[in-house]
Amino acid sequence: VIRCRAAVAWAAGKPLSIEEVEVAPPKAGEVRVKIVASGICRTDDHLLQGCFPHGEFPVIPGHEGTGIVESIGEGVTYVKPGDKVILLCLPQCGKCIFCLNPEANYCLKTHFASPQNLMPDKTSRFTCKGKQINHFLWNSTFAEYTVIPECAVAKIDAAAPLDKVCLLGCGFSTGYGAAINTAKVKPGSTCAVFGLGGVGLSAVVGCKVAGASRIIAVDINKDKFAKAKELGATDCISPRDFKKPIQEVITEMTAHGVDYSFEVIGTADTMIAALASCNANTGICVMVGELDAGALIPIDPMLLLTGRTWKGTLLGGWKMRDAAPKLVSSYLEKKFNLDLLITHTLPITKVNEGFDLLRAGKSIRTILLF
Ligand code: COD
Ligand code: ZN
Ligand code: ZN
Repeated sequence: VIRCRAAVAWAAGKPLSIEEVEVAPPKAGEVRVKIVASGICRTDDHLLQGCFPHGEFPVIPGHEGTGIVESIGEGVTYVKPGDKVILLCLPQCGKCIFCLNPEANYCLKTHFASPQNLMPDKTSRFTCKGKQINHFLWNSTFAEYTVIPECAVAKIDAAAPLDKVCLLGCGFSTGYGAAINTAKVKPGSTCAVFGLGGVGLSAVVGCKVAGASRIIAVDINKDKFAKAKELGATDCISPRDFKKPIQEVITEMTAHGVDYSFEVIGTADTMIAALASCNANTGICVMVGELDAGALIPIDPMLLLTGRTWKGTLLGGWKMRDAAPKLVSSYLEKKFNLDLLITHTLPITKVNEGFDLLRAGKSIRTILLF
């Protein structure tokens, strides 16, 4: 058992507290990782607010982490102590029907219907002050040490800077893959990205790398525009600057609507606006954002009848264990720049400050260091 620090959420709506926790050794098929860095993602905030489906307290949040394998459980062969890894919120078991399908990435080892508050054997590896603490998405990266199933880590190049490539664990891969894999953006095409948080800006990067000639970035917070331009956006617009609906504005700007649109906010109105912003016939709209559990949106089926395609994406469509090492290489070869997405770096002891920055719209990504 290792005693170390972790940020524990005791109840919904309360700040995190830095506690000393006990981390049990990994059981069969599990690995214990010394966390080096972890990004703060909007989904961690959903959990803290009590809005994450099946999220249970007390819990150690965090799911955008990197670290070094400290020890391995029985039967683990994929990694050994000392290996650098990215922790994955979508595993790749390699055996299920979707892992065996080259087009798919939704590993059934963790279909989202089954809560991941505990390890696969339904027990926890964390205790604090005599109480059992829940895991989050099997990751719980806001701890100096965590335990995770072997199928949910990706082994990466020893040269990878862990304080940067942690973004590949969730935000960057999600937005970038939405453009590259899910939409399959073509050179010379037009794109619109709704929402310029860490994930939306990563979609902008994906559109740019894919060779889009026009990338329209949409956000109500104009402070995000400078960064969007730096990353490749050609036009930045705020819906608040127009009387008519933003989908009409985009349709006029592009004659018939964009080739590809991305919803990276998670509201009903922007989901409909993004769909209506892509052209009526060959337009493809990718939904990245998520509505509150159980919420529905009304849409006019005519939007689809004329030929539009409406798609979802999970972690950008990547089979993450295979993709993570390649994404790391692309980053090291400077195919894209993760550093521009990192606006703040804080020690884990200042985790609440990191959430305040996110809620105030002042950060893109904050990296916590351990
Ligand atoms: N119109 C335009 N822009 C808006 C509007 C609006 N009505 N409302 C908010 N925005 C802008 C905000 O100003 C902000 O800049 C941006 O939208 C949202 O950014 P963030 O920083 O809050 O969020 P991200 O980029 O970290 O995450 C966005 C998601 C949509 C991915 C996230 O909230 C979500 O729904 N996650 C679940 C789905 C998923 O796949 N997540 C990845 C794994 S966790
Ligand atoms: Zn996330
Ligand atoms: Zn699988």
